[in-house]
Amino acid sequence: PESCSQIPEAWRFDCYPERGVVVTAEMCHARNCCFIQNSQAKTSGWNGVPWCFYTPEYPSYELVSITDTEIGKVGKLLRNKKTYYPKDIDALQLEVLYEDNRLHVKITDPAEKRYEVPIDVPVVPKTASSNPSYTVDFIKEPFGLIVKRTQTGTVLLNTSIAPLFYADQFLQMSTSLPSRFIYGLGEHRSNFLHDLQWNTLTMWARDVPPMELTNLYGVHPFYLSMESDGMAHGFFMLNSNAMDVALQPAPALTWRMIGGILDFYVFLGPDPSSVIAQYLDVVGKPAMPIYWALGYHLCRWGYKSSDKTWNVVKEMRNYGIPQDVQWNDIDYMDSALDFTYDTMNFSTLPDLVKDLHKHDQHYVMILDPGISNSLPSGSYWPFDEGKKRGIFINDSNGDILTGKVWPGLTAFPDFSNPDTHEWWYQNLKSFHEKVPFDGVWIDMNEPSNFFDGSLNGCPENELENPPYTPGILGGTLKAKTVCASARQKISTHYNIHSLYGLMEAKATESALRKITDKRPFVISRSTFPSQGKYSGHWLGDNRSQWKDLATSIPGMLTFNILGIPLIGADICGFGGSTTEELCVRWTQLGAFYPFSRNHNSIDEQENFLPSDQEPTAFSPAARIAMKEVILLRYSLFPHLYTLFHHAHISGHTVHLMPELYIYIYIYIYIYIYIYTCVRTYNNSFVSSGGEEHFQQIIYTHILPNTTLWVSSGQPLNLIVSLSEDGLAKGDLYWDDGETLDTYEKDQYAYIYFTVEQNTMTSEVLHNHEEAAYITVETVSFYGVKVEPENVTVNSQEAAFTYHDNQVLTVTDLGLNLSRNFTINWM
Ligand code: MIG
Repeated sequence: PESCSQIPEAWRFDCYPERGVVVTAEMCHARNCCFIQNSQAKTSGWNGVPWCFYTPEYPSYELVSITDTEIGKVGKLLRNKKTYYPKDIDALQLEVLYEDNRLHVKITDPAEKRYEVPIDVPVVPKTASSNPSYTVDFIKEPFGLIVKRTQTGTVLLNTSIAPLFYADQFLQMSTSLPSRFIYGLGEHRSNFLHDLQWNTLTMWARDVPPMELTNLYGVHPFYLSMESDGMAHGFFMLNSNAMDVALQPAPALTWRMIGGILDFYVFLGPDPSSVIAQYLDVVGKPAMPIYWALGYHLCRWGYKSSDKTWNVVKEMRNYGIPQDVQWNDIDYMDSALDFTYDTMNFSTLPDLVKDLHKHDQHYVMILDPGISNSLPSGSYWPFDEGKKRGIFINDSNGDILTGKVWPGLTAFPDFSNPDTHEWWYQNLKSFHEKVPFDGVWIDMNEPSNFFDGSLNGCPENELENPPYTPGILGGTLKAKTVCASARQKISTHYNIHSLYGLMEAKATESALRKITDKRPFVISRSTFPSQGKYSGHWLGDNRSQWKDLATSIPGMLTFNILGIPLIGADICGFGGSTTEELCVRWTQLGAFYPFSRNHNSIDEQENFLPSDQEPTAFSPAARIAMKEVILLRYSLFPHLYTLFHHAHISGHTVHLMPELYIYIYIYIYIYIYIYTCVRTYNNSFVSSGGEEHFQQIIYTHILPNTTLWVSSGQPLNLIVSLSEDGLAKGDLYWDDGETLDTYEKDQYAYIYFTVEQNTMTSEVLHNHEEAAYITVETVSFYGVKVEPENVTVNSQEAAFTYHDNQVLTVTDLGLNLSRNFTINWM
């Protein structure tokens, strides 16, 4: 029809999103859609203007009733024309919940319970928000919801712009976006700011070295959007099925899921950090890490023996380079078997771990989910016992599914089954009796499988070949993982595939709690919303290249938005060989990652061994540069620890000097900037007269040492960066660093610092004996414009120095952190 050509290109919603097909007019008309071939593009759809798109009259649902409830509204939706996908659900229930600071909408099938994501979300309040900051308009036919911000009238969500689909295996909802500024939607390799120029982001947990335009290890259907007036809102689609999120320049966004229900939240902000906090109110705030998690970590695939590993640790100590944690990759295992170690090459592993502990250092080793199924019966407890207890994933016939990973043929634990958690715990516990590890690295948990599906492939059925397959790498759901139709305790793999890493992290976290009685340290490759409660994450198999250094920065920022602030990338690069220059710069950047780990690969090709990349592997100059910056990280530990505390209790993000990231992000010749920022930090980075970001900040510094255990007992130096008006504020959270739930159990100190009118006040808002062990030794005030004549500490005259660069330093303080004090200058 003529109306087709009146739809501007940017507003064409794809009626034929199937990949790898060239859409013809005939195919398109069979779907009752408009067909206009775009001569600019070779193919239609996911990366260009769709040739086949919905007509304005395209049939959708009708809202046939809507009534008030205590907490919002319930409505009934009906569809009277079929879509082009099988099993439309013609009658739907709409539930709209007016919660404080957020709107929650659920659209379900009232006739039959469908799969819902099994994560804990807050209990719905008993009454509706009395004064919501949004309004919801209901459009009857075709059904749509329009959510507006009350204060400004900005439309945050408008689902009436394209037809709603709700078939058994195809759910689709589009919305306009108020601006082009949209962030989040992990896990993808992309800029921090997503591209809206016909960009489809696919989500389905997948083992693949990060590259653009493909699904990666984790799945996070959450975005943060900046409105044009600077306000912000968020949107969370609580769905774990394979999905596409199609972005287009209108600007608009389309959710396309192949199962589950429509269950979503709009968060009203109005500033970006409130949006993140409101999102984390729903999915859970990140755990408070154990103190040594924030130290420097060294890892490598290919250390080959415990003595080789031990040598690296010893060299680090010899050079006085800080190191809190040594890791081992799969090399430590006997024939790649979980819960074993190679008693030939790693015979000294238990001694190495004890030696680490003696030096206040810690040990983390890898575990993969694949459990070998082919050892003689009676020789491998994890499989024998797991089989007995029925805790493995089954194929659609009910037999244990056989995949292939490092140990050869394997079974996969089904972490959706509570019995699996108990079995996993028992395995960890008995291994811990042999090798007293401190934390666990869980890899390959997409789950990764060297077969597509299983040893026997997968059956042909609706789950393996859904009517629509999102743009998954490999083209099928089973690609490099287990069959979609495999059976797990709570559902089919089809529904819970992307939750595998989350569920394994949950099992590992709770096992570690029981074994160590300390805050668990878990780093997981695959992640899902709420993951931050259980683990951190690293960005996976990057390469030793400058562009990988650069892309780690949006990765870091995005995972903070997603509530997993314990995030890092393999410093110096995983695949390929690093260079001295790259490794130094990367260490200088990585020293500011929330989770700072240097990790390297084994030889990937024959006769190719990536060069060593521990700081000890380079020239003295490089080594010293790395040592300096790691010491700088250690000196900032109290500040970093305090940031994590705020993430844990308030859902804040964790950025050491966010300014550093922003600079690097903007400029292409990036390494010069890292260098400059790091250098100037040591010299005058926090001096006044800088950008607004730098003002009003009090940093707590410690005298760094080679481990955080030793460092954290050292005297504090406070660095105060005064604003133009002579103001500053800062805070410090302090506890024993490892006890579980110290905040929740009141076992912490919290100190608040302020400066105004030439007076600094340190106020202990919550006291604990841990603070009494710490002294404040010096305070440096940057931006003191006139040389003081007199400085007093608690009204007593004190020694000070003053430099023409406007820095006042008060020395030899010896103040007890657990007592209030004031410093005044005149
Ligand atoms: O198939 O354990 O991302 O960090 O070194 C590779 C070996 C398996 C992938 C991880 C990487 C790790 C490697 N693992």
